[in-house]
Order: sequence, then C-alpha cells, then structure tokens
Amino acid sequence: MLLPPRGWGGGAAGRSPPALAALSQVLRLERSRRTGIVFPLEKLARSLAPGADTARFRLFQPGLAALQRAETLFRSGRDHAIDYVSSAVRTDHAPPPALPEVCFIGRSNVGKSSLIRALFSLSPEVEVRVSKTPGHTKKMNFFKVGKKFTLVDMPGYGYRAPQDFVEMVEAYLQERHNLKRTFLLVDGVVGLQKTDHIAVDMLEEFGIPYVMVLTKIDRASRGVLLKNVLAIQEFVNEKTQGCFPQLFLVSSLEFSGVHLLRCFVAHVTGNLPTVDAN
Ligand SMILES: Nc1nc2c(ncn2[C@@H]2O[C@H](COP(=O)(O)OP(=O)(O)OP(=O)(O)O)[C@@H](O)[C@H]2O)c(=O)[nH]1
Ligand SMILES: [Mg+2]
Repeated sequence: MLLPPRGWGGGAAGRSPPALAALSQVLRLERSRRTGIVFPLEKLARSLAPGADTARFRLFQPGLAALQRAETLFRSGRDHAIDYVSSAVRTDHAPPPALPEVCFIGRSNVGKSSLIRALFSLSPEVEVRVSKTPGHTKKMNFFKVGKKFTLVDMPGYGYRAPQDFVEMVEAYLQERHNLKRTFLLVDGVVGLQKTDHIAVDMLEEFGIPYVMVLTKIDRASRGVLLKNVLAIQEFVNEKTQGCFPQLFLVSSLEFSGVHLLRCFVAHVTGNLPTVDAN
C-alpha cells in the first residue's frame, strides 16, 4: 500500500506544498530555528567543545541568493516541467544520458524516496512513491527537471531489496557517464551499517564521486546525531577518496537540510556557477 508521508494531505490535485518547503517560509522563523532548518550541520557544530575544528561542518555554505536560485530550479513552471520520466531495471532501458544526472542510493527504508519527494515538494504534481513497507522501490526511477538535470531514485539494498540490486546499481554506476554525483543516504539514527559499507566499497572501487547524507534527523537526539556525525566524518576522512568531506543532514519531515541539498544538487549539476556566502 502506498501511503503519503505525514504532512501531506489529499490526492495529487489537492496538494499544496507543506510548511517550510519554501525558503520564504523558513526565513520567517526566528534565527536559531532558521539555522537548524537551513544549515542543520552547522547548528549541530555549536554543541562541540569550544576550539573544536569545525571546517568540515561548513565547506559548502551558500548564501541566500544561491539558495533562492536553486529553489527556482525545483519549482515547475510553464517552460520548466518537472516530471517523472520512466522506470528501468537495466541501464540500457534508462532515458538517454542527455542531461547531467544525480542519483540517490542507500539501504531500503533509509528515506531516499521521501527525500526526493521533499526536494520536489514545491512541484506537488510530481509523483514520488513512498511506502511504510521497506523494499518499495524496485526499479530505478528517473525524474527530469526541465532541461537542467535528471535525478534518479534507486531501489534500496538490504532488507527485501530486489535480488538483482547489486547488478542493477553496479551497472548503472559504471555505465552512466552523465552521472555527476551519487548521494549515499545513511540513517542518521543508527549511523553506518554493514550494508552501507558495501555501497561505500562499490563507489570507492569505481572511483565515483559521492556525498553522504544522514537522513531522519528529526528522530535522532542531538547527542546521538553528533556521535554519528563525528564517527562518519572520521571514517570519510581516513578511509575514503571519493566522498565529499562535508556530510549533509536532512529531515524530509521537517525540511531540515532540504534547501541546502537543493542548492548542492544545483551546484554539482552545473546549474549554479557561484555559491558564495553573502
Ligand atoms: N521521521 C522521519 N521518517 C522518515 C523520513 N524520511 C523517510 N521517513 C520514513 O521512512 C520510511 C521509508 O521511507 P522511504 O522514503 O520509502 O525509503 P526508501 O529509502 O525510498 O526505501 P526503499 O524504496 O525501500 O529503498 C517511510 O515510512 C517514511 O515516511 C524523515 O526524514 N523523518
Ligand atoms: Mg524508495
């Protein structure tokens, strides 16, 4: 059964974007809450001991203008259609690799489809299927963002993953030459699990640039989140080559980190030349 995540009401036609889906709504919040929504990692860094090195907490720190420009990319319009394109189990059934592409991979139930739905929440006509049952996404689902880039929702690995997951994802990662960045989602409550290391090893072996995104941060206490962030940062720093050194923290429920991630996607797909802080 397909169920919408909390915060969504009605069918596709009656949907309006949820609270905080738009930056303009976030900007009305008081300062500390606003920072927590837009820059959740930076907010977390404030819990560190004075003098701690926080460089890796703010490597990608765009200004308001860049965040706003990125948001317009995720808003559909007359000349900018955002659509589900097709699903594929094999790369040769994927849409032509005409545009820069990003993909979202991670364990089953980690929140890939929910995050993509949150990214597209300003275009509520875009159908992204999310389920309460793990193992929902069985195929690679392609979405087109105007003529700017494509985004791929991948099936999850681990529990109830499609049997051919490894072959499907491995082939995709190796063959998709327009792939600009892979977003590897890790559960922010439990941190890196054994199965996540299979994905890390795969990405490292193929030399594919990737980013780690910690999901469901609304469910993690500050202490747990900080512990997981520090452990993963150390892992990334010492054991990986292809991983971007800054982690991204998100809650698809509360929209924390979603605006920043829109900006990063816009940046890595070549749609945002400058991201300077104002
Ligand atoms: N609290 C909370 N729950 C979330 C969040 N993101 C996803 N969920 C829940 O986690 C469950 C799985 O989410 P999905 O987005 O379907 O996960 P997925 O990674 O696409 O799963 P597969 O398609 O099986 O690989 C759903 O019940 C979501 O409502 C979040 O940010 N916060
Ligand atoms: Mg899914």
